[in-house]
Amino acid sequence: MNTLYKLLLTITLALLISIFIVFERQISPRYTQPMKSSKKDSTRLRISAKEQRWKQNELRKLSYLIQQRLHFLQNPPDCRKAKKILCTFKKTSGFGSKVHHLSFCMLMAYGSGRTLILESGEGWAYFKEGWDKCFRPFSETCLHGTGETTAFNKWPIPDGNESIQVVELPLIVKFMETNEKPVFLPWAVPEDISERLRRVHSKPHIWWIGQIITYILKPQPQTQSLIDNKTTALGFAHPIVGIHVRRTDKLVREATYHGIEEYMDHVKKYYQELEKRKAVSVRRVFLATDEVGLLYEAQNKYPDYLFVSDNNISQSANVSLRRSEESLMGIIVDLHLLARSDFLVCTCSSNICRLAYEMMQHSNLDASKKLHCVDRRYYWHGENIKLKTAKMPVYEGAENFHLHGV
Ligand SMILES: Nc1nc2c(ncn2[C@@H]2O[C@H](COP(=O)(O)OP(=O)(O)O)[C@@H](O)[C@H]2O)c(=O)[nH]1
Ligand SMILES: [Mg+2]
Repeated sequence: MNTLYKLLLTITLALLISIFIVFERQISPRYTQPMKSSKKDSTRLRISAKEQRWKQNELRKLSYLIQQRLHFLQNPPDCRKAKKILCTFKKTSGFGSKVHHLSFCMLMAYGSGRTLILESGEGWAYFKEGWDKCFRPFSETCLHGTGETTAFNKWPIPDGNESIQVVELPLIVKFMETNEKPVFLPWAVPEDISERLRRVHSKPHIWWIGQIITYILKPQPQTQSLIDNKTTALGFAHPIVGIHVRRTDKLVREATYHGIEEYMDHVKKYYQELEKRKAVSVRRVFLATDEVGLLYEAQNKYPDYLFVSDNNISQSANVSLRRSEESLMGIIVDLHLLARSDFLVCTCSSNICRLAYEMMQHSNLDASKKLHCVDRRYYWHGENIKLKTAKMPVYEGAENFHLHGV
């Protein structure tokens, strides 16, 4: 009896203990929380990866649509009858400032529904063949500024431009002086895509300028080969932070001196954050500069970093050599490598810095946070930060164009 009693007591106790354990596992945070949160985490990760893919896809579609529209605008059915905007490089200075002037011309063309014609001869001092030797022309069918009618005028004109077939554009400063800047210039983006764009990009106007720059800067095959060869020869690889240090003539009136330390502080911060997430075997820095001695200074001061840079290119950026083919090729290579870097540190007072950032937007990701300006904030010369959208032509029929390599 006694033994039976003891046995029953042991079984009851064992049962009670196992019920308690099962119960405790179900309600105790020690067990339940990690199970629940890891499930939650993986669900969250899955959703954010899916959302990321969707955003990327949406940006790719929007980009394709805008490139189609620009192609449509630039290849009118009858070039002789098309309304045109004529753009030249008169009074423009360095390469960055020339491309920014072209971005203004292309935005004016898109906003007013006119085909942009570039006459690059005057003001293009690098070589006599002009823009088309390095970059693809803006049109396959319409490259001449002459029209069926003789009407020709300079913009802006008092009674509007509607009846004028060919309008020549001055520099944007002229519009700023007279306060007649059209509302469709940045930060305005085309109204018909603005909502879609806002859903997938945190700075739509930067994406929009990036699209215009992408259309403008299409390297000719030989330019592309040069960029590719230099990229390989320099050992450009990821991860890499691009820094652009603008010195020489820029410091006379337009900008102030910034030591290499100011740039490198931000490079260091970038790598410290990155190393929290993954192992980084080499801290690589792509250095573009017009200051010849800077590469040696940087290598001496920062032996733990690997500097990727071409001192011959910096030499060719010397003020007295800038108007040469070699110098132009040098800045084109530098710009492409700055734009391909994972993060960019530079002075936004420089057209080169801002242009590299705009070129970065070519990717189908929101690249708006990949920049740290050492001096002033990013801006587009002539911008109106209050206007976020504007009515612009929608270019019906443009979606029927099939584009190659976009
Ligand atoms: N290769 C090379 N050239 C540069 C660099 N920085 C400036 N330059 C030269 O300086 C010119 C400056 O151009 P610009 O558009 O006036 O830009 P900003 O003066 O810096 O606003 C470029 O066209 C190049 O000739 C650089 O990092 N690399
Ligand atoms: Mg300049």
